[in-house]
Amino acid sequence: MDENQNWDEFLVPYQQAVEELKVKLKGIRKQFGKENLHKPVEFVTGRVKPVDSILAKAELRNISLNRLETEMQDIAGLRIMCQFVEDIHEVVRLLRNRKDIKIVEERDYITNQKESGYRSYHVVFEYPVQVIDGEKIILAEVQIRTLSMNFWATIEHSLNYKYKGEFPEDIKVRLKRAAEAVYQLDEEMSEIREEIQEAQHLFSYSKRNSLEETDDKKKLE
Ligand code: 0O2
Ligand code: 0O2
Repeated sequence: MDENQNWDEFLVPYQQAVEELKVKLKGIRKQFGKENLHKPVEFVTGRVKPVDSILAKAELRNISLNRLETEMQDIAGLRIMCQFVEDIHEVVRLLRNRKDIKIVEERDYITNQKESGYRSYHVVFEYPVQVIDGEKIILAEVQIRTLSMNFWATIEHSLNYKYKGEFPEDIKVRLKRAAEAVYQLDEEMSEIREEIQEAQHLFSYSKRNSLEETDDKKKLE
């Protein structure tokens, strides 16, 4: 961001990138669905970091505004929610094989849970955006997590907003306990993953069959 730029102008390529990447990442879900395979992606969200959050983070991390492009990695942020921890690793493998992004950093807070109890897998990558005066390569961050990790992080994030990181001791303890419960839940779900997947497969199979039967009946009428 240089002195002559305004925020709207600076954020254009980031907005473009988030929109494109949401479509592309949702595409993973669609493609697995079409093949009638277990979908490693449950849903995808994306946002451009609001200007006040950019300014707050820049101040906190001592990042000068003319170095935002290289030093703030999550101005374009995507989130991929998965059913199972195994899906997270599958998604990471899929990302590593993509030709349209160049991964520059991976942060594995699944193996190395943060002090707060936060778990998620972060991938930072370069992404080329076509803008009217050529190509611009921006940094984007995708956070990959299970539905339950997302539940925990969403609640903790809202509480963080209220307490500004200074949690009362009892809340801190509860959040840690909740993080442990989330870990146990993910473990339990992984244990019964194969059974769940079989059930999902059967469900989509019987749904397809009953739709076909309805179509056949309609044809006969
Ligand atoms: P669906 O399958 O029809 O719900 P936008 O910025 O509004 O253009 P988008 O993708 O609509 O783009 O919004 P956003 O906020 O980036 O992503 C929201 C998507 O995540 C929506 O899906 C929500 O339905 C989905 N979502 C959010 N929370 C949950 C959740 O707890 N469970 C599930 N399963 N989905 C959730 P879509 O894209 O509208 O598709
Ligand atoms: P937002 O948009 O409000 O989510 P760090 O120096 O480690 O604090 P860094 O280097 O930017 O931060 O990288 P990190 O930790 O890999 O990614 C930061 C983002 O991860 C945060 O973005 C959160 O989205 C998420 N995150 C990291 N730790 C926690 C945590 O303890 N709780 C929750 N709920 N989320 C966390 P921002 O900047 O908060 O932005």
